[in-house]
Amino acid sequence: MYTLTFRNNDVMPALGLGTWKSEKGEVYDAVLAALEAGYRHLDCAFIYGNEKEIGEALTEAYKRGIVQRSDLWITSKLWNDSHAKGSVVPALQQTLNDLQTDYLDLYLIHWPVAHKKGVLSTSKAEEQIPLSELPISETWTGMEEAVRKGLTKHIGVCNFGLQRLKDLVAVSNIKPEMNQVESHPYLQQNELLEYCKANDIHYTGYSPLGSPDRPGDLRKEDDPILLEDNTINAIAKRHKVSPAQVTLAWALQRGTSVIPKSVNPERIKANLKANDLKLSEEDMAAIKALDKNRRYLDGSFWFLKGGTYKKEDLWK
Ligand code: NDP
Ligand code: 1BO
Repeated sequence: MYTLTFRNNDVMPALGLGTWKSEKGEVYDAVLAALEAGYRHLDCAFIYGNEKEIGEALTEAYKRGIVQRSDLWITSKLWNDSHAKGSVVPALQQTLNDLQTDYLDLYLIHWPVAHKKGVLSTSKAEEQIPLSELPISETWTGMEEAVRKGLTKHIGVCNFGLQRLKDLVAVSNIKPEMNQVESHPYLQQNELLEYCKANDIHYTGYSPLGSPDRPGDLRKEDDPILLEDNTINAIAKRHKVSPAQVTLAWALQRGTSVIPKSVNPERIKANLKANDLKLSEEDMAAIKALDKNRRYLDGSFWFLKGGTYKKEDLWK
């Protein structure tokens, strides 16, 4: 199994189970199937609306003796309406209650986007708060407090571009230890990954299969379908594995974590087996050449008429 080691020597299994769009009524079985299959890393978030059911599955897994809490790496994320310094710890406590645990291994700021308290999804500009009014540095102070209180072992961010990450490193007391970003052969983010590696920040690739079940408003007519890519399929055929296993093994071999989502027991098991696939240097080079800077989740849902968040700034 590929692993990533944190600054205090904590070890994270590099391949985890994604849970966005894992519906209530199916995520319970998916989590148990994943733990039975050998997953020890779960990627969760308050906004996925399923942390309570994941907590029930975890409690059942402990009861059945499949795992203990200390065997697991659990990540969750702070939602955009809780960026005020005083809101971070209460938001994390809600997640801990729902997941039925006393601590997280990793807590991440979900987006560099702030909403008014209680606004989960914004449709009007006035529901957003500009980062000039509620800066990431303030939110980070709340994240640091969560570490000091023992509620999470590590903290980091998601969806931070290079400059935004550098800015946070410059003002933080506890440096971020993770940047979770969209990453797959069509969006490799090599410069960002190099910066992370040079600065002891881990990198998790989300939507590693191209997020084929992303909500309809995030799909575009001309989206290239990652798992149908000719190069990926030729490599898969040569190794007698699936295209999904190729994209996951590529991510693991470039030193990143990866969190494929599935609620299908067979795909859950098969995805974990990407740990056993060894791609050759030629395979890695062929996949490297596929980069097209293609973002499937481009953040367009934050760009409201008259609003504060703009495409040209979000990914900077
Ligand atoms: P993925 O790229 O993981 O794709 C998930 C889709 O692929 C589902 O439709 C799933 O269907 C299908 N699938 C799973 N395994 C296979 C396989 N072996 N072959 C073919 N299809 C397969 O998309 P996500 O966007 O969900 O990203 C993964 C995770 O990353 C999320 O669940 C979430 O935890 C995290 N994430 C974080 C974000 C952030 O802002 N920090 C943003 C987006 C994602 P099925 O379930 O039926 O198997
Ligand atoms: C708004 C999309 C969140 C996925 O993590």
